[in-house]
Amino acid sequence: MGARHRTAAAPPGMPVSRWPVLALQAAFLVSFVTCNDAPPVPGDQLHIDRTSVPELCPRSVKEGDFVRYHYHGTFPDGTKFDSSYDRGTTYNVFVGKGQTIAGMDKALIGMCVNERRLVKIPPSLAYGSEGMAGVIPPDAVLHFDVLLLDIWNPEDKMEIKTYYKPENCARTVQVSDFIRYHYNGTLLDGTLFDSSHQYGKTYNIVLGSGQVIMGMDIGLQDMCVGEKRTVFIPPHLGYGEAGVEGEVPGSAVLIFNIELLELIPGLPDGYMFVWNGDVSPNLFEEIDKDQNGEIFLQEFTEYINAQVESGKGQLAPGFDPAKIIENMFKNQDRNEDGKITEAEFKLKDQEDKERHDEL
Ligand SMILES: [Ca+2]
Ligand SMILES: [Ca+2]
Repeated sequence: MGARHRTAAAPPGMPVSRWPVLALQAAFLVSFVTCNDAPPVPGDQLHIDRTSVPELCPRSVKEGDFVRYHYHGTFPDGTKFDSSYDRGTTYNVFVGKGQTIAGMDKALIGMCVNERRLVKIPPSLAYGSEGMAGVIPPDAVLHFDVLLLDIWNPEDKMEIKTYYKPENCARTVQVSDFIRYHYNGTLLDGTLFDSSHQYGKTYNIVLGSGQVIMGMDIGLQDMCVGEKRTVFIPPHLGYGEAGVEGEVPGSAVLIFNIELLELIPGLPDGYMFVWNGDVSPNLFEEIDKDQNGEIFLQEFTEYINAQVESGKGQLAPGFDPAKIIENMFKNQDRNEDGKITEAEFKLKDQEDKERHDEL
């Protein structure tokens, strides 16, 4: 908010004497007024001024693209009739599909992100001789100052660009792996909306477990530790039409710069605990330490932890071990009385075997 106020002040380096500029403007104004009887835009011509074109333009608007843009709409005399800035949200449309006036549909074609155009639209490509009750008078020429912020197309796929890959890369990230990474998240116009660096720690997830947006789950796959890449995520694989209140506008393309710092291989998909070797034939007796024929959560927890510590078993990385063990316990305690009997244990074991046979 403060930044917005600051942009209203005169930029530093503004010449002390502004007379020459003002004089020129006055001359222009006079000539403009004298021509006022004739329409400022001849005939049905659409007039486009590319007032600001960015140096880099990797992509420009084509028919069928979805764009987000800001506009300030005035009549030729400078009177404002509408502005997206007043609403604080961009105008979002599919280009060339009649979702905006015909003149704007044409004027947006070829625009780059961060390009600004002054567009003068004749009535025949705007609201015609009818106008729009209470807002646009009949036969009005409309001027729009347009700033394009975002382009994507429903055909867009994820785009991944690796710009650093370490020579040694024994294993790349797969689903279920636990990973730690740093990221910067920006919009196409360069706005930074999120960064792990601002929290002073890495972001940690289990890949493919739904902890991040779908585009990020895809974008992190097959990365090496130490690799750096940029991932472009179309909105349908990001935050969609809704966006994130106060952080990410709706229907926004997201760009993530990612650096992978650590990878702990996960268990096979769907498994939360696996044995590294053969399973003891007397498992129930071993877990039931006090030999009373019932296994309580504490006995169960101590046993599983001992297996993990000795390397005989493995818990899925990236999750709370106590939670996993509790879930395993509940899975066996079929009548939910807080203890596992030998009958319950066998039944579950049998059930799992049958299920695996089916597979
Ligand atoms: Ca017991
Ligand atoms: Ca039970």
